[in-house]
Amino acid sequence: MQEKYCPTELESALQQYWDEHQVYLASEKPIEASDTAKPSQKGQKFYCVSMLPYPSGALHMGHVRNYALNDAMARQARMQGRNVLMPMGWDAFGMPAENAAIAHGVSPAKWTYANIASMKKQMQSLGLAIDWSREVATCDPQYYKWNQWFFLKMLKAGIAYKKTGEVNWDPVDQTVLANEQVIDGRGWRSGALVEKRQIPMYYLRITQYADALLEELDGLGWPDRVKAMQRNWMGKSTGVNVCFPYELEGESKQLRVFTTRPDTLLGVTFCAIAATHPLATHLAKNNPPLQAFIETCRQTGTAEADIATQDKKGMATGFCVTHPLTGKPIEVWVGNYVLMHYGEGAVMGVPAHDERDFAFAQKYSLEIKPVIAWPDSEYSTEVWSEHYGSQEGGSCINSGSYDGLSCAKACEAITEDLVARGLGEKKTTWRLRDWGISRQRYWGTPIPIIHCATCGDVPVPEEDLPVVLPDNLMPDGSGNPLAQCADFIHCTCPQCGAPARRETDTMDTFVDSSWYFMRYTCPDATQMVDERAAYWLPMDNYIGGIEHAILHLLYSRFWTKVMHDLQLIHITEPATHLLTQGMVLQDTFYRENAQGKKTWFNPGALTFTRDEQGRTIEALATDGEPVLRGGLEKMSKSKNNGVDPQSIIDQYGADTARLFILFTAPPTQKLEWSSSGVEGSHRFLRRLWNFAYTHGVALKAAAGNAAPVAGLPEDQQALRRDIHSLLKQVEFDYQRVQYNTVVSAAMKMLNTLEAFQNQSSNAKSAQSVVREAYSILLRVLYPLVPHITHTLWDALNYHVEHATSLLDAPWPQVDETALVSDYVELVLQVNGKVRGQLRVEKDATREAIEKTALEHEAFLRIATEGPVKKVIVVPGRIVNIVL
Ligand code: ANZ
Ligand code: ZN
Repeated sequence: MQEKYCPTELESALQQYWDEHQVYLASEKPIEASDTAKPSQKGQKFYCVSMLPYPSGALHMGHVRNYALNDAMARQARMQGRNVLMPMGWDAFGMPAENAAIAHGVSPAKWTYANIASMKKQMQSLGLAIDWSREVATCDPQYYKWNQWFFLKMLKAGIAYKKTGEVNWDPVDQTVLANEQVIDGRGWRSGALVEKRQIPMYYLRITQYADALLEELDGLGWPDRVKAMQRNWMGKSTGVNVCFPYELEGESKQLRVFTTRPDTLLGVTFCAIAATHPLATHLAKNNPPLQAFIETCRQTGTAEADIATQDKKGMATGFCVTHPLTGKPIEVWVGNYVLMHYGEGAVMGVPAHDERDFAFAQKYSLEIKPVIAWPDSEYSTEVWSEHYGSQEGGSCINSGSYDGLSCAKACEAITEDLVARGLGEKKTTWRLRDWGISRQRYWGTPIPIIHCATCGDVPVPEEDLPVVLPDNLMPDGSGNPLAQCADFIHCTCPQCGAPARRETDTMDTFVDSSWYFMRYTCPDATQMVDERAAYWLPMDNYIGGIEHAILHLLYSRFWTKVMHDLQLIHITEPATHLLTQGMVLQDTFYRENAQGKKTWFNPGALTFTRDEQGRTIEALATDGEPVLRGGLEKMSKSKNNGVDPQSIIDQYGADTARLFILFTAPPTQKLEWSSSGVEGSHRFLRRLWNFAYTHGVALKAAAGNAAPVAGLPEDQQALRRDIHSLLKQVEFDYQRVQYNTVVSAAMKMLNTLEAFQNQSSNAKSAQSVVREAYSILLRVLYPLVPHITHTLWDALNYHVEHATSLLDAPWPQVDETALVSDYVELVLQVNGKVRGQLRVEKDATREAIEKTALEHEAFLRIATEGPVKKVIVVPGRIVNIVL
């Protein structure tokens, strides 16, 4: 064994060995009856997946964190005897590839595949237990063929459909823009004011699954925060549609509004409708100012997220509807805070009890009429604003026969009365909208539809799939190059054989990521998924960032349910457990010029002066001048505070990078990067190595001697007790995925071992105990730092003793008998004051305990202060010597 720990050589040699022996190749195995015993779930499959990366070109620390967590989980599960699959793939379609093409003139396909190659190499240098035979790239026709196939299935089942939808249109670049390409209402490239356009697009009926998506959240082992975000996004809301009758051009009609608060109906002082509401359009016909107002509203649009905060704007129409209960006229306004696509596109304005209505009423001096009162508070806007949105403790006032009813009771009573008069009905509303999947872009899955002048929209026949995306086109920012590609567009109609045109829209990339984790199970299947999917699914753990808490996870849950209903898979949820890893943060540093423009400096290139406590006093750039500190931020290009994982791997090795990341914070918490922390992790690994090097000969010599467990000398017993109680903690920490405390326990193990070796006799029996302890330490650390531990395991011949490399070494078992001690610790007091600790045999007699106490050096030091009056022994706890 080498004296010096050289991670770079050791790691690449080992990775090559793993690779050559295909040690991470997974296969489907039937569970043997003997394997099903809990708690280890021996023999059962364990399928853990990291959210697939976008091939941007290089790994960042967030990736490393995600994969290190997944790897730790996978390796430990394997040691517990589970059949593990950890795959990897590439979310390879999408806009960055098109942007790179525009910026650098390289085709999206070339750019993407080159990036995949370099990122894969980086992943391999991390030593991840990935089964690369199952690699999936979503831009591979063999993958997206099944997007197309399933889209056509959904079309047939009525889950996919075509409808006119609104897109952002850049009039200068003549192209549709994605939302993120619209910056302050202008196109990102042209700077032109973006217009809204109506075009036909394909949608998936996710709303049909809203109830199932909501209900099944409850049973998932997912973070509460993620579940709450999904619930919010779906936004189920139960309320009432209330009708306000009116006469228009001699006809009786009704304005319908959706409200969750019918108890406030008597407090309505106006109604507000969306700018695109049909009534608004009608009333604007002979009202040019209203027409102009509606036009400005239409142009700016209303993002749902801004409703609460945006400046409320409105205009009176001069038109009145009738209050359904009082019969009084209520004026109709057009308001920019009313969404056309929510509820009925109209609201009843209750400014006394709704925050948005209040802001609107204040601005336009509309009446504010309180109809709910809370005990002990006069109506004033300050006091009342505390109750916005709340019904708790409130009861009706100024509401005629409803006065005195609690809000809940009033809701029931008023709803009943409205229903009886035919002016209301109970209604459930969702925020969730159907999923529009058409994108007017090149680098995505072609939508497999052919447009024929005679037959209309014709699905591409199954045997003609995939519709292959030409991979040599060059986007230039002026629109979808597919729409200019004659070879792609021109085709014949599968129904009538006449010349026809291919659809040039591609699918939203969220389609690609909605089911890739199923394809991993059978990447070479000649159908979408085969029976191997039934073996591996659902994912036992899914790991990714919180930024995917809503869309990706909702879409893949939806997709899974549809695949289930179309009888392709047996599961209805993709993952039983979800781990959302925390972000990796680092300090930011900048200089500001006279115009207030900031230049960011990479912390790695700065020189720091620190005080004695290690706090930064000053940071200097390479020009010797100071830079300012901007605070901790997520590592990013824009703040130039990223650390390149490769540089850490090159300098310290993958094990150090992994250990630092897993040790520094619990997996779900933010992780603060620190170069001193990286060095500390590296030092620990060196100590681990040195221990094996220093004691290697003795430890190897002890191999094969079954470690005696009974009748050990006290110091050996203590060593076993310490190691096994730490192991017990480690086991608990592995279960709850708290690798940071696993590392602290491992550090304590090593400290204990070092202390033991320095103090104890080198008796042979002692080395058997040390050998056992060190083997536990190696196994506990292995899932986190596989290279060094794997190497040391072999170097000390544990692989011979256990007849396996660390990959399949049995997970160490806590020896409960080691935890019980033959000794007890008592507190030694003199005149009731604590003076020290006393160690006695567990079944020692009172006389023996007294004797030990009176001979204890802590007592002898002060024994001269007076004669001993008596000795009080509280068994198992205290000895008090009274002078
Ligand atoms: C009167 C009222 C009084 C309301 C009150 C609230 C509080 P959620 O819970 O999110 O479903 N609303 C209805 N349709 C709307 C639309 N198209 N655009 C903007 N706002 C709309 O919200 C339901 C409430 O949002 C409804 O209940 C309505 O205001 C408003 F003290 O009606 B409420
Ligand atoms: Zn045709």
